[in-house]
Amino acid sequence: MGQTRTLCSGCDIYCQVRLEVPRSGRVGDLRVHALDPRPGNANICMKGVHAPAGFAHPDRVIRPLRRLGARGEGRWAEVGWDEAMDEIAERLKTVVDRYGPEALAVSTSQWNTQTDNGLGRRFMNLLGSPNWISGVAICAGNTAAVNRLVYGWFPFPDYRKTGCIALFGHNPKTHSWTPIHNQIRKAQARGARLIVLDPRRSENAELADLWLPLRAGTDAAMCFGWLKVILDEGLHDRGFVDRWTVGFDAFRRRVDEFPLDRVASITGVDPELIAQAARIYAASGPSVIPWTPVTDQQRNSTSAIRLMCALRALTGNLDVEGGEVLHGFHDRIRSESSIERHDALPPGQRGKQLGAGAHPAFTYRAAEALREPAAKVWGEPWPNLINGTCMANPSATFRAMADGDPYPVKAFFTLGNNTLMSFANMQLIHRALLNQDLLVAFEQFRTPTAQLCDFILPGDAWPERNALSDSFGWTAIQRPSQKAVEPPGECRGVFDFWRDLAHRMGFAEHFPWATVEEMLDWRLEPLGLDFESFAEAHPVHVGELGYRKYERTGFATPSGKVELSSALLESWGFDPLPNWREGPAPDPDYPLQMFTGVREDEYFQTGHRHIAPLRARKPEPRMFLAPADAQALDLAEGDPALIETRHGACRMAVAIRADMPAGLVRVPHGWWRPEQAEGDGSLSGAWDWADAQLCPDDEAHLDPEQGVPHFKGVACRVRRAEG
Ligand SMILES: Nc1nc2c(c(=O)[nH]1)N[C@H]1C(S)=C(S)[C@@H](COP(=O)(O)OP(=O)(O)OC[C@H]3O[C@@H](n4cnc5c(=O)[nH]c(N)nc54)[C@H](O)[C@@H]3O)O[C@H]1N2
Ligand SMILES: Nc1nc2c(c(=O)[nH]1)N[C@H]1C(S)=C(S)[C@@H](COP(=O)(O)OP(=O)(O)OC[C@H]3O[C@@H](n4cnc5c(=O)[nH]c(N)nc54)[C@H](O)[C@@H]3O)O[C@H]1N2
Ligand code: SF4
Ligand SMILES: [Mo]
Repeated sequence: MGQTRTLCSGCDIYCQVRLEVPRSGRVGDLRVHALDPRPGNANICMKGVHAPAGFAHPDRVIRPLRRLGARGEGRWAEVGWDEAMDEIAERLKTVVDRYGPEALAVSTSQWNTQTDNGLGRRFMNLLGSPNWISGVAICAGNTAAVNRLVYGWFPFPDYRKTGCIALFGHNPKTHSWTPIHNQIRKAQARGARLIVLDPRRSENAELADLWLPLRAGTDAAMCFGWLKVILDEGLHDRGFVDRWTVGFDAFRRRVDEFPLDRVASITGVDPELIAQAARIYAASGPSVIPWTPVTDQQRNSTSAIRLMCALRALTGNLDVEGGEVLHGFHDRIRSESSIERHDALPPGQRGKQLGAGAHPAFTYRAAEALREPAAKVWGEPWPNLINGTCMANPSATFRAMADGDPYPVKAFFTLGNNTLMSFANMQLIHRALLNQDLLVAFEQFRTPTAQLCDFILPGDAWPERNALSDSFGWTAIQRPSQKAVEPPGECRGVFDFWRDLAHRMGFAEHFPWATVEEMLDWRLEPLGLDFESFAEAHPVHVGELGYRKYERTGFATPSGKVELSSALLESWGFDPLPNWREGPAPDPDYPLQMFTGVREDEYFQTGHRHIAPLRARKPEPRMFLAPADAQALDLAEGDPALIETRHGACRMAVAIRADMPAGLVRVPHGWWRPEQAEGDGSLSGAWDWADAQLCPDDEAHLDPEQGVPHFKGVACRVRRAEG
């Protein structure tokens, strides 16, 4: 048996695993091992171990499929790759001729397709479409964009040297983001303090020095409380404030509007506990507040993220050892951002980006405003960190697709993204998909989204391709992923999709690489290595990091400083300071609150339900109810129940959980039944189970600056379901 070092892309944390390569050469016979198997070091979870069975599944799409009959009817014809690409290109040309290039929108998750290398954006920029959306709009990409508004980059925690970790909801555990879980446990073993803010007594709350059981959706108010204590008690770094921030006085006045009794009444947490946590965070440093998706998905998302940025900066934890480090790009490897060619998209087309007018924070409007400082500080005018800083707004894009407002979008590509189920307002997305002239999925399975498409193109899987990762532009840490087996059938990489389409659309000269390996060689050229030799020599290659680099360069913001108050946001008509916006008034007909989240150990997001040993562990979704709520509703463990918001409803069984606070319901994300044949209108159970149909995206449930939906505290009610 041979061996390779490969990045598992079963989830977006990319554990580097050792693949034992079978003589059969079949993906299903691969064995997946942790590189370092010692307990506490083993970066691998059950999804990684069972991945080969998933890729060998008989339902995997291994040849291009063209739709027969009506959308969603479930009848398909196999076609050749070239024939499919010819037809897709022809139909795309028709859409572009009729409606303009902005009538193409793309939704993708680059982390599971892996070989994009910036080519998707390059294609769209050359074609003239700004309408790229992604799950990163509600997971890390938007945080990256908001961090750039404050200090010009998205910092990365230095777990190895940190003295204190504050987790705002974020809950890495044995089978969820295993490497981060391992690092947190090691930091604790070294003596680092752990503060956890979570309405639920989570796995990390159990292990924390301090647990603050805040109300769902109140993280921004909590941050105000911490800042109030830190500033009142003089725990901040005054030298840094004087030299490196703008807007401190106004910011301080805003913080003064949040005395602890106000914060306590919003968050439901005892003021003494809030003060204690703030003091530990400020005084046990260097401290880190790791990125958390929980604040990416709230009504006050932009304010919460900016307040976390302010906490880092004011307490002297920015770009220091043990704190949170601004990596920049690897200095001798060509970045995906530099390949994307955002300069090639004419400003007039950038200006058409959907949703940028109302919600500019992660769109081209923000990226353009930060272009010069980014070029000066980071040597790259369009650092597209986590692919999340030049995005269209997803809800606005779905409206354009469904209703032609403000202009029609008529062609949609979904690449490694189960679009229908992976944003808010599934009802709108469903209408949007059905209203397209051309719908293409680049997938491994016939997901509910793919079921509605005109073409399903067969994607390769992570053991079947070579790739290079810098954590999506977040870090200067570069890791290779080596191919272990050939993809089955006609499965190909997303590199092939973009190259083949670009050649058909007249952009061949901008896509000169014949294979992804050729492209990887070119990216590594400045380092003096080709991909093969790089992969052999460097399981991990870290560019030069250094600390307090801003002392030489300033921050990559318009002022060159940390912008506690943002003239940019003000110029777009927003409050220049972080603020607190209350949600809708209590709704007597919907007396409970629900959130989506708490990741399933067995599955990544909407995937993996087809893998038998994993599914056997968790056959069906369960909503979590507090014991008191279950009792009041007369529901017992396992009872079928209906959960309704004003937007939609789902049916699933009840799990009564002592770790849940009364009044709060947890709905799991991303459930459907891959085993249920398509064509009966249920989209393989998505209409029963998918959380996205519960989540509204009206203005009352959107964060104003970014336009992201509120997933953490939506009014709901629960009752017994019949049958
Ligand atoms: N309603 C709602 N929406 C959410 C969330 C939520 O909690 N609720 N969570 C958000 C979060 S945190 C995130 S990160 C995003 C995640 O969004 P995504 O990363 O887009 O995840 P999925 O929606 O599960 O879609 C991934 C799809 O890619 C396919 N796939 C997997 N590997 C490969 C591959 O190698 N090649 C190809 N071609 N396809 C592959 C899988 O079959 C699956 O259908 O969703 C966000 N959206
Ligand atoms: N096994 C597995 N692992 C995964 C994934 C997966 O699908 N499966 N997905 C990966 C991805 S893409 C992501 S983004 C991460 C997400 O992983 P996490 O960041 O851990 O997010 P969740 O598991 O959704 O929820 C974490 C906690 O947030 C709490 N919470 C709910 N509402 C609030 C609130 O308003 N404020 C606060 N402070 N806490 C709240 C919940 O009680 C829960 O304990 O997991 C990654 N890891
Ligand atoms: S945590 Fe699991 S699924 Fe995610 S990369 Fe690691 S092994 Fe793969
Ligand atoms: Mo995520």
